[in-house]
Amino acid sequence: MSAAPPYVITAAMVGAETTREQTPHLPITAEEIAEDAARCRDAGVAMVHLHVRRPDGTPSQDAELFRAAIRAIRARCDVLIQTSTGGAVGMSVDERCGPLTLTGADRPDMATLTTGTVNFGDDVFHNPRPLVKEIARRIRAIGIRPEIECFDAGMVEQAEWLAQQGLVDLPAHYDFVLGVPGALGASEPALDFLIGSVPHGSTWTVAGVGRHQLPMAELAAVKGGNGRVGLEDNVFLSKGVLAKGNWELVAEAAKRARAQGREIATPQQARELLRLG
Ligand code: KMH
Ligand code: ZN
Repeated sequence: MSAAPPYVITAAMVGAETTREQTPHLPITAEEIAEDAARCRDAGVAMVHLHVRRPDGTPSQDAELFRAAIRAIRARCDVLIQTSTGGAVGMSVDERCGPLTLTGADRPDMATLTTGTVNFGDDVFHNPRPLVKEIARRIRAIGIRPEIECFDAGMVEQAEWLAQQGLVDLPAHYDFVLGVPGALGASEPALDFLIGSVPHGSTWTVAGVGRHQLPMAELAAVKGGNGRVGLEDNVFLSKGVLAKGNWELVAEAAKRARAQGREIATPQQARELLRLG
């Protein structure tokens, strides 16, 4: 059996739902995001999953806010930048695609693509097929690859449907988001099913939500995959103990992955493993 490839850590640093009331360590401004990203890089992160906020902390998909954050991050370190196209529940397709209007030096390295509608706590994260096709088309138009966000099992098959229409290349890179209330739970059988569902040659990351975050990142390391941690999905380092920044969650994920025999991927290694060109 060949050795597992280096373990790619993604930091979901900001999100759209986490508040400063939940944690004072949530980065909001471009400078705060860049400072935490640089510390995440030192701790082992290869990629950041990026949302942005207005100065008052409310979620936004405004291209200029993304431009400022991307420039601030790239001025500080070499992490790969994956912009969200999910945004916040209720946003229109044009709003969600704000970061996909950035080109040239400000273009993101990757963008998310959720391939189906799902309950999201007491809300619904709407992703009807025409909207998914449109976001896939816009990701492709700027020449970057999507990360297929799977909050539920059927979303894996939807990526194959998109591939049949020339909107996604397979094998792809998937993020299995497990433990959102109302969606697929964070369990080993669920993860095993998803791993077995993706086309041969695919790469995958697990984003466990809440208390599932670090155990799922560790399980992903055991199973040869990659892990996503960060304040978007979880604010605690351990029960009742807030993480002092995204970097602390990254450091813990790296420690656990190393304990499972995995080397930690650099951004350059992640670029190659995820076929980002
Ligand atoms: N904020 C969620 C409704 C993504 O970034 O692509 C959607 C989300 C997914 O966070
Ligand atoms: Zn997100």
